[in-house]
Amino acid sequence: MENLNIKIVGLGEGGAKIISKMMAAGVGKNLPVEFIAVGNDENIMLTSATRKNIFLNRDITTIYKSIADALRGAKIIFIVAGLASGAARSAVPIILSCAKNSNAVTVAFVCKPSVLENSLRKLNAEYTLNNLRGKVDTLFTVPAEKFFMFRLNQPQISLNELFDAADDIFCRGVKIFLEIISEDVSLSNWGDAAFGFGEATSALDAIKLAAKFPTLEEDELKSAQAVFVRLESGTPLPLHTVNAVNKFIKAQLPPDAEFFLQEKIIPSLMEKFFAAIICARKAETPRPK
Ligand SMILES: Nc1nc2c(ncn2[C@@H]2O[C@H](COP(=O)(O)OP(=O)(O)O)[C@@H](O)[C@H]2O)c(=O)[nH]1
Ligand SMILES: [Mg+2]
Repeated sequence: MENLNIKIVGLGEGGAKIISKMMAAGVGKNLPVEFIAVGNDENIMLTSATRKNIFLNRDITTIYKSIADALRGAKIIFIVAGLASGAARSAVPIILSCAKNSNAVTVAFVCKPSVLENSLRKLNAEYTLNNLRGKVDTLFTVPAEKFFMFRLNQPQISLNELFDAADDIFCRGVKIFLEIISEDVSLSNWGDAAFGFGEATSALDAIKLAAKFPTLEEDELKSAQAVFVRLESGTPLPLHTVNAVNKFIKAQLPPDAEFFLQEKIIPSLMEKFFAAIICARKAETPRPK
């Protein structure tokens, strides 16, 4: 596993905050993972954590060299950011160029700006989306508005609280995908993708929650190109449960969609069941590689 060499890069203040949260939650603690924050002095220094920090308010040669040094030898690179980030706009092209040089698998988890954000931010987002789409192996995009759905019953929520909810979802999403691809790197290429997850006291309820998770679009499964489900349980699943889960998902997919179900025993789950869904969206541009 040592030769895996995984780098999780948080861009801008949002990205830096998310990776600090991941570190605090012990994400990747059994894996050769290194966390790197990239941003300007003010915005990434606001979030204190023991991780590598790369500052963008330097000359371009220094920036390129710092990023290349930090990513050297990487086999898997995660990019985590608010898509509208100025830091992401500057750093994504450099990160992808380094990834190409080391032939690394690349995965991006990005939050699309909300309708409330200004036009410069929207331009940043469009620019970075174009830089990522078709160039990373898997691109998870979640519109910021989706996070409102987690707090519909709390109309008084502040923007910071909303971001905090979003950060938690991103942490979980990265953790799940990191586990999946570090066990089997051939599961790393989904193109434009969405993720969802759910935990319940039955496998079928867990998958139902995952399929309705607000980070997925309403009709996500109906138009999916491929769907991967990971079902985690404390003990081996009875065949009829696996069949029920299969049937539930397949009934929603187009007939030509690929579907994979992976079972994983996690003894500490005991009586609980956890389901994660990775959904490959119909490609607007050809899938990378
Ligand atoms: N998930 C999350 N997103 C954030 C947070 N703060 C800002 N954002 C989003 O990320 C975008 C980029 O802002 P920021 O991370 O400050 O990037 P910067 O432009 O490089 O400083 C914003 O437009 C917001 O949509 C945060 O704490 N969490
Ligand atoms: Mg900022």
